[in-house]
Amino acid sequence: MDTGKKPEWSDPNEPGKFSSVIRKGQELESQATSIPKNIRFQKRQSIEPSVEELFNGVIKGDRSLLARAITLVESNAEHHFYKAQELLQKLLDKSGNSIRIGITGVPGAGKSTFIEAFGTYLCGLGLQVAVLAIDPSSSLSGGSILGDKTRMEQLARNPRAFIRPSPTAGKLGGVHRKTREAMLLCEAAGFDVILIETVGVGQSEVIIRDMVDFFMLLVLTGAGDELQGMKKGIMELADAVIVHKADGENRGKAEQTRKEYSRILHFLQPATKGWATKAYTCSSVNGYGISGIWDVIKLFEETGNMSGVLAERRKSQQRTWIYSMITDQLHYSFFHHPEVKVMLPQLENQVMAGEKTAASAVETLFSAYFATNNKQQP
Ligand SMILES: Nc1nc2c(ncn2[C@@H]2O[C@H](COP(=O)(O)OP(=O)(O)OP(=O)(O)O)[C@@H](O)[C@H]2O)c(=O)[nH]1
Ligand SMILES: [Mg+2]
Repeated sequence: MDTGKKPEWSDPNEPGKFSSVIRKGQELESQATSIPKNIRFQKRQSIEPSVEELFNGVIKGDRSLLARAITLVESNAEHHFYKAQELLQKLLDKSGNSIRIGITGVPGAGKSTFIEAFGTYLCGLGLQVAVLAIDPSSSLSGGSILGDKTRMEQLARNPRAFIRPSPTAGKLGGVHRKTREAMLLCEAAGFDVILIETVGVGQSEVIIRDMVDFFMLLVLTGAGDELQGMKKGIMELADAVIVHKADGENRGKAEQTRKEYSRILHFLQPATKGWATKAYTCSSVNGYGISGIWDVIKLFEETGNMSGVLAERRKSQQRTWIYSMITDQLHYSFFHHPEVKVMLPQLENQVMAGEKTAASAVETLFSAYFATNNKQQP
């Protein structure tokens, strides 16, 4: 059928092969519409709320403005960084009134399911619960693997709960600055309990330990080998070890595993002065042990407040925060320096080929960095 119409493009050597048939559009007379000439289409502008609007929204506990404030804190744009800092500064004295709880454990230990059960229980007590996540791998992959609201379906629907998946890393501080600041925003919004989930793969436990009051490690049963191989260091960071999935046939085994952990904990240095870290069992599927864990945390808070250990911990966490931000920013600024970026792979090759010492390669890189970096913003 030749309608006289031509495709937009076809291969000159094989005309017709890639062409498509173009037909005239048909319009039913009854439905024919014409757009009045005076109508103008405009791109929808997303209006950024001002610091004042965000401040008022957050302190009123407005969820949507809280979410936007966290987005601002998580932004990698430099002008957002300064705006976010202005907001945080204004909110600083409104934060700090929650109990901050960190939850770690190997992938599949059931952290998200635990948060679903535990968070729902806390909401049932009338508490407001915010859930944040640190995903240590996101700084490598640039994506979030903990965006698993699906594991927290019930909690996500609870009006007393607020769930925020993990941010991705980037300029100006990385994942843990963003999580820490998101935590402050949630506190200013009136949340009583902050739950922070992180995958236990080593380094992230230390980061989260430095952010929370109470830190718990979820472990599984039948993990005798794991127990043997588990780094003493990780257990020494915990204020409670929870043998999880203590349900069905696993209940008895969980009790056994709890005793084994208790024995080991007895010989370890406790994470918090004046607090004996113990092992407990619980199930997030049938709720066994969940309320007991909250009792433990309440007792921890009470004793920590009385002895002043918790206030001391928060103070020293503030100090650690300064240093970790300095390290983050220096790291970022160095590795994103244009000349360093070009020179580094070449120097790396020279060092690997034995043509240059590592020290002289580093010297060259720092000379290039300092030569131009003093013109840049910190
Ligand atoms: N029997 C039983 N299964 C559970 C329990 N809690 C979690 N699970 C199951 O364990 C699996 C892993 O649970 P998640 O909550 O995704 O574990 P996670 O530790 O958050 O995993 P990552 O986020 O990937 O590190 C899921 O299939 C859950 O259904 C429990 O208390 N009892
Ligand atoms: Mg999870």
